[in-house]
Parts: sequence; C-alpha cells; structure tokens
Amino acid sequence: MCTAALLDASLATAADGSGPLSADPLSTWQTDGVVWSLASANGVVYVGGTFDTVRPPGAAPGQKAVKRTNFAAFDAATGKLLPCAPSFTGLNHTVRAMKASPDGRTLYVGGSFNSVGSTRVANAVAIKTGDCSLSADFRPAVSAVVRAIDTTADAVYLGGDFNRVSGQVRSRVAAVEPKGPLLPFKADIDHPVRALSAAPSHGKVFVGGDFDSVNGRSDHALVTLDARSGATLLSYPGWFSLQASVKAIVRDNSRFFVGVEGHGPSILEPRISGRLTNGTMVWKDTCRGATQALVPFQGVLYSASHAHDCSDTPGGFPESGDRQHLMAQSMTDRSIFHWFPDTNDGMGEGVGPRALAVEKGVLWVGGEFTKVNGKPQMGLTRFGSRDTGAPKVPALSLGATQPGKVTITWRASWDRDDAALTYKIYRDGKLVGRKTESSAYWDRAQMNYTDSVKPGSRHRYTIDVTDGTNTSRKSAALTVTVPKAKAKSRTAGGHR
Ligand SMILES: [Ca+2]
Repeated sequence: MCTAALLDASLATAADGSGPLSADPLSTWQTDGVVWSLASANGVVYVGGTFDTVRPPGAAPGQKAVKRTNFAAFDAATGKLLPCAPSFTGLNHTVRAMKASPDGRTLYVGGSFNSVGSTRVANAVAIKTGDCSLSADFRPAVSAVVRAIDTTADAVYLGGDFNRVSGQVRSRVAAVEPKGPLLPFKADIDHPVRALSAAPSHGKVFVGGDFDSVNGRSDHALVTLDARSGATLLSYPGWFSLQASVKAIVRDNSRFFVGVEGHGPSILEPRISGRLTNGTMVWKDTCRGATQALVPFQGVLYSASHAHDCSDTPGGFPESGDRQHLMAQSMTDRSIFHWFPDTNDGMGEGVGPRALAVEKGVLWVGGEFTKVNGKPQMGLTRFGSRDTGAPKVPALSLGATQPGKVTITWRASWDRDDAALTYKIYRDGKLVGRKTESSAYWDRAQMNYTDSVKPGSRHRYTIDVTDGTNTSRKSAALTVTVPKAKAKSRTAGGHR
C-alpha cells in the first residue's frame, strides 16, 4: 500500500510526465554475487540469486560480510537486513524465481537447489512469510531448474527447463496447488520457459521463453494457455524474431507487457503491450538492448535492460554507444519518461540489472551491476520518491563582447529525473538572469546569456543550475573586461 504522501508526490510528478520515482538511489545493502530474482510481501523484499554474503551500504567487497546463501530478506522501506535467511544449497545452488501468494502469506521460491537448510527438496519450495519457516506441504519434485513463478489463489505456476514434476510428465511448465498436489494443467513446450503471468479472471496464463513449439504447434517465444487445462488459447505470429526470447511478462487489469531479449546483432529487443482479452498488440517500442525484467507501478512500466537506440520511440534516445540500464515508460502509449538512473554492466554476463520489484512505494533493483549512477554499489539498489541529486554545474566561457554587452556561454547540464532545468546567472554575486532549458544526457544544448553593462567595466560571472528541488553549487567565476565604447567588437576564440 502506498502512503498518502507518496500518492501526492506521484500525482504531482505525473503531470510533467516523469513518473513517481526519483532517479537518486536510496542507501541499500549489497550482495557478493548476482541477484536473479526479487519478490515482495507485507513490506518485505526477498532477494534470490547466486551469492554467499550480503554487506551494508558503503562497505567494500569482503568488508562487514553477513552470511546469506542465495537468499536474503530486507525491510522494503528502510532497507534494513532481516533475520529470515534459509540457505539454498546443492546442484548449481541458485535461486532464479520467486513470487508471493496473492494473500502474501506464502513465498514460492524456485531455482536450482536440492536443500533448504537441512531439508532435502527439488528446485521449488514455499516459505511461510509470517515466521520464515519452510512449508511442509509444498514440495513438488521438479526435475530441473525453475526460472519463472506466478501465483493465483488456486495455483502456483512454474516454468523452467524441467520435463517432470512429482513423477509426472510436465514439459517446461506446470501448475501445482498451493498446498502441494500437482494440478492437471499440462502443455508440451520444447525449450525453456523464462516468464509467466497468470490472469485468473481471464482464465489465462501468459508463458514466455526460448521455445518454438507449444502443444504440437509452431509458437515462438510467447503463448497464452488455458489456466486450467494448459491448452493453447492465443498465439503471437509475427511478434518476435526467431532469434528473440521473452524474458519478462507483467500485466495490469486489461493489458500484458512483455520484455524481449534478442540473440544476435540487429535484433529489436522491445517492450510490447497486448490486450488480455484477445492478445492483440497495443504498442511496441523500438529499442535495442535485451530486456531482463519489468514491473508496473502507478501507470509507469519500469524496465531493466541495456537499452540503446530508442530513437524511434517518443522520448527515446539515439544510438550513442551508451547503454541505459534502467528505464521508465508510459503503460498507455510506450513513450519514454525522463527517468535515467543507470547501472554498469557489472559481473557475470554483464547485462546490469536482472530483477525488479516495488514494495511500499520503493523500487528495488537486483542484478549483476557493481556501480549505480557511477558509484560503487553491488547487486542491489533501490529508488524512492525523494529527489536528492542536484544537476552538475556547467562551466562558463566567454562568447562575445561588444561595447556595453557581454555574452557568456555554457553547455546545458542534465539531470537524471528532470528534463527542464533552470540556470541562474550572477554578475558580481548578484542574480541578473535566468534561463530554463530541457536537456538529456544525449541532448545538451549550447546556451548563452547576454548581459548589458557599462563599457569599460570589469565583472565576475558565475552560474548555478536547479532541477526545481536541488541546486548545484555556483560555478567558478569567469572574469570579463567589457570593451570601451570605441573598441571594435570581437569574439572569443574557440566558440565560433
Ligand atoms: Ca532531479
């Protein structure tokens, strides 16, 4: 649930199209390995992946390490580490998928592991969120890694690489009762399932992955199955390149949203939105850079990717050699909002963020990054509603002088979550001018200001810049001697 203050902030910022969240990271614990999955319930964020320890905000690798074997839990709002710490071990020992039940009482966990603590299990378990104990009921024997989980009141859907569950044939997808017994839901899928989204009020489950064939028909990367039987209900011919996989599926009450990863050069890796009722496409963006995770929050679709070349999508950026790892766009019309926090590629495969979750109005991001907004931060980060970062102050230079006039110039700064910035120009410490300009990291205009002063006088100019909330320090001073009335006009070198 969101507090009234958060809702107010979101309404205020929705008007300028920037979405409800700040791009300035909150202080967050770190992992010593890759975070593959995030889930949340009751104000707690659960973190799953391939790691041995966690460490507090600001600690360097190896410092202040606290043992956590592939699983950790945190207070979503404060970021505090919680004691809930079952260890997931054996086989390749990794947690790859987590999802809480709709009532928040149970957390389902999947991956590649054969023990939780001292209990023998097989790649999927349930943890009671109330006391962090392992549920004795839910113990499906899954024959290989679980990569995706979604839950309804009646079923827990599992997707992955497996071909048997609890002794029965189940090819890459299965449904299990919350209390444990395998459900009759059955579909024959030929390659791994990597994303699931159940829409119980529509009687559907949306299934994404690497596959080419579903229930004996040619269906690539995405299919919609009957939630009870597993029969194919909807297909998506022409939606995806044959070199593309679906890595993420989320939904709201009327639409679903998928995130695509391409395997090869020149493959579009967009987000696509379709209607839950009939599977028709609503929009598709044009970005490249594989999408790993999606989360909807207050009308904004947040994505984890390494997006580049989004130039044909409204609000998007051109190819610049830069990879943008976190992005926000309109769920209604795909337009990209001015919200550009960023991670580096980091460890592992080097794709940056891999998992997203929102709880208590805070966006949690997990993955294989080792930096966030250029500063060391490994495996986890999070974003709230408070804007705390000031834009970087520009450097002033002299554009031109003429008798009684001085033109100073600077290159526009940019801010990670505000497009329009206001520059204030000071002559000898006194505010003399103000200019507002929109900018982004790929679009920074050369700006100028012309001041009228007494011929022959000498002045010190400084500038600062504000996003409306945070103001930079003042720039270094530019000292200018203004030509006398009879002097010829001249221009400073290097600017024309
Ligand atoms: Ca800002």
